[in-house]
Amino acid sequence: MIWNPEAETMPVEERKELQLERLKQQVKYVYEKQPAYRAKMDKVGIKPSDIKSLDDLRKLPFLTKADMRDNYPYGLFTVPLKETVRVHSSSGTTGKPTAVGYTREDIDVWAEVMARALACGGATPESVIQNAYGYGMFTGGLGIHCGAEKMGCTVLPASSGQTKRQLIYLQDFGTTMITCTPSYCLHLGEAGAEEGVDFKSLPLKYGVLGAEPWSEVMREKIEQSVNIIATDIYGLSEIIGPGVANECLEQKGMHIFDDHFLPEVIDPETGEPLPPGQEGELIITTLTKVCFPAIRFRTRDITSLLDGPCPCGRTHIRMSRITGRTDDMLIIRGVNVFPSQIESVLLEVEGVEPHYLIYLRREGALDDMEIHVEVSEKVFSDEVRKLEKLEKKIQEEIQGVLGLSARIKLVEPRSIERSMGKAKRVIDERKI
Ligand code: DLL
Repeated sequence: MIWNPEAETMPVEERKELQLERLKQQVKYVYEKQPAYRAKMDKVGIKPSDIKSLDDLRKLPFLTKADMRDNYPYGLFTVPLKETVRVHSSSGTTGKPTAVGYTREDIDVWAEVMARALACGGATPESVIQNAYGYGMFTGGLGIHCGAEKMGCTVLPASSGQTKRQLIYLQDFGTTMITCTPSYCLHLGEAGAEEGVDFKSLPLKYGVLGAEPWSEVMREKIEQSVNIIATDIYGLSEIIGPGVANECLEQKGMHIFDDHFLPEVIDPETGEPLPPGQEGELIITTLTKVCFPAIRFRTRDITSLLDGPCPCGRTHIRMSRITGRTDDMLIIRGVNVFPSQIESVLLEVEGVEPHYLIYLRREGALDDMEIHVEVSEKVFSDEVRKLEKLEKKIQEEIQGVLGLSARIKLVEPRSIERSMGKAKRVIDERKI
């Protein structure tokens, strides 16, 4: 089913006209209401009236995570909090998160694009959707939720974790679609098999999976293990949350809802636009956002644009799987983590040296994080009980800041190899 055939199957040329009209409006709006971005435009001497064609987009400066940090928390909001009905947050590059805001109109657009995304992945108003993305400041839970309700599906707001309970809901509540991260879906399959759940006998048919990188090999494993058709969903808080793009059941790239989000792929080094088919960094410009509009946001995600018609009939431009990032952000159990966040926690702890190594592994389907932390000579000679106490303290601090558990191993002074150049902080042994 196509949720909004008029918008989604619109002839490409007609959509381009709509994009240009919306782009002009959005740039003018941002210039008037977002002083930080206006300053960037003034600096390069560009005015909203200079945007006359879609190609003029490339004249506009980029918006970055650093701009968000500099304007933390509400400096990029274009309306007062009185008109802001929701705030979500994402990981910042330091100890502080970033904040994004929504007006009522923004939430309506979010529900619209999410309804389109779920329909791409196989949902209809009859679907029973078990939503196992985390509810809270993370955009996954509530984002999927509002789209599913808009479509008129039955939503089970299961949230993340509690695997045994998830398996009970799957068996008892007639779930037809599961929404969660791909690694968690695989974990559900493995845990279900251990509990003797027969996925083939369940009404479960579809999975809309994303928020972290995955691969075709993983898709095959998931589809077999829980007996579903799995589609890839992409999104990010800075743009809206989940629902920027979703694969249809053809599984040939994700349709970007480009009447709301205008994509470009650029060479991350030179900033030059790249043609469809060539891999580079994805840049997104929002076309209809009110509270937190973003002009040329540098997502840091690596992908390529795919043009040409899709057999499903949707005419949106598509994007390929995300294959990596141009920065050091990690996604661990669906949570975005910058090594610098871990570093700022460690540096607050007395006796801890600024030398550490983060090991990432897949234990079954789930991510496991172990952090080796160097301690001072004095601390290392302490009795075991004291060392254990320190490990526990670091673990709690990390849990507090990232919301993720990590095993901490204190290691001898000078035992972590020093680097001549850029320090290697992460050893990622996950095979996805
Ligand atoms: O992860 C939004 C989301 C929720 C998307 C639920 C899909 C499903 P953030 O927490 O802001 O938002 O993280 C955004 O996650 O820049 C990518 O690096 C990564 N990411 C999101 N979807 C995918 C995907 C949500 N399908 C960051 N494949 C993005 C690979 C993804 N990476």
